[in-house]
Amino acid sequence: MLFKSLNLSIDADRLLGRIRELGQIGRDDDSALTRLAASEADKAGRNALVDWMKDAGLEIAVDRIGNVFGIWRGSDNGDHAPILVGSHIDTVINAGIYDGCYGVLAGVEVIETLRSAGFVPSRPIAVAAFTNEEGVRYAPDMMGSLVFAGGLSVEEALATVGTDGTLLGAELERIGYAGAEEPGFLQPHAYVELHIEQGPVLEREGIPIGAVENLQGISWQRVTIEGVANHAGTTPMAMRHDAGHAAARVMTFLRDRVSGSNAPTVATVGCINFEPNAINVIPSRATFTVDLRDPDEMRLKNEETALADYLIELASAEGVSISVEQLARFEPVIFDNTIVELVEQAAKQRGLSSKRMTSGAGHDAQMIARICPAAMIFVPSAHGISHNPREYTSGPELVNGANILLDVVGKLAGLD
Ligand code: HGY
Ligand code: MN
Ligand code: MN
Repeated sequence: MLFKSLNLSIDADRLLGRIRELGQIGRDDDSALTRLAASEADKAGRNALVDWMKDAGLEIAVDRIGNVFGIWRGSDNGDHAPILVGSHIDTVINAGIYDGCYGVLAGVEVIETLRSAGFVPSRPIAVAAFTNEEGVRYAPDMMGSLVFAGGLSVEEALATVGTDGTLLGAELERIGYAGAEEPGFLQPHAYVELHIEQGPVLEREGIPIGAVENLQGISWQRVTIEGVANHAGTTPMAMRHDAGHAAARVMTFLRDRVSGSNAPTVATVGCINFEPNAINVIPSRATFTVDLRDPDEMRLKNEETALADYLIELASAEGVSISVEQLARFEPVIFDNTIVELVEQAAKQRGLSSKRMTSGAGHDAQMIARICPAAMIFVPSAHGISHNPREYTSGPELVNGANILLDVVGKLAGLD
């Protein structure tokens, strides 16, 4: 398939300015950026995005799980399935400004560039900002795109209780983004997500474009260990049922096991809480999360089984009881090779090298791939850092990625 670039380029100042501007929304007194799903900060970010979508002349639609869409129907193609681009604008705690936001704002920019160049697409083009991709406040992550793809009922999602005890549905109502459209009201012809790599590979190899061909599986669990509170000073070590110590043993078990294998499996304990959380009381309860990931479903299953077996052994060794709640479970996804090839061809046309790669992070594309051909485009992350205020990608690298998105969308929208 001969790939002729559109010889267009996005408006770099407009895109980079919006990324910076959105990156200022949700900063606290210490200037840390946190825009958790359905929070006041998320509301402010969504409002800014909707304004930019309107400036681009897009039709705005919001579905019942709060996914925001900007749609360009063109003129004579209302009944064709649209090309969909997008990502998310919710963030983790103390986040960087590029994760998710870059893909959404580049999507608006691509449509704006195509429109002002006078192109009429052979099918509508839409850009989405999916609700709660991060899953920090409400689990699972990629929730908005999962509901949109039919993997979770909207009623169940709206009934999710957050880490702060709030109800997602009530919070979406409160911030004015409990939309009317049924999730899935728009069935995409294809989906392309532009995102920062959030890892070290592209920077280390000096490659500007990642053509993402697959994405690893994700398993999120919450583990609760019930021990016995007792006096830190008077209780002999052999008599303790220390939930805190048991939790620590799980963390070292995971680290030793995963680091000891030469598989790409990764394991993270990101949240932990002790009760009663007092300096001189042996913890009666430890609650923590386990994030396991692997590009291979069988290996991921094996890691889950190894952890489950270890917890049984640990419970009897420490005289504690252990319960586990599954918070998220997504299988690895293979993306659409035709779109991956378009990414590679677009890069080549622009004289940019590219590399096929696996995504270590979860993305909305993982969910949308369930309902249409999907793929992703990566650009480098400085020092491979993400989910951290030091997250950074240079302007020229961001512009490269947006221009590749422009070319791929133009191709998919039938513009040679
Ligand atoms: O967890 C992830 O990989 C994504 O950032 N939600
Ligand atoms: Mn992301
Ligand atoms: Mn993220």
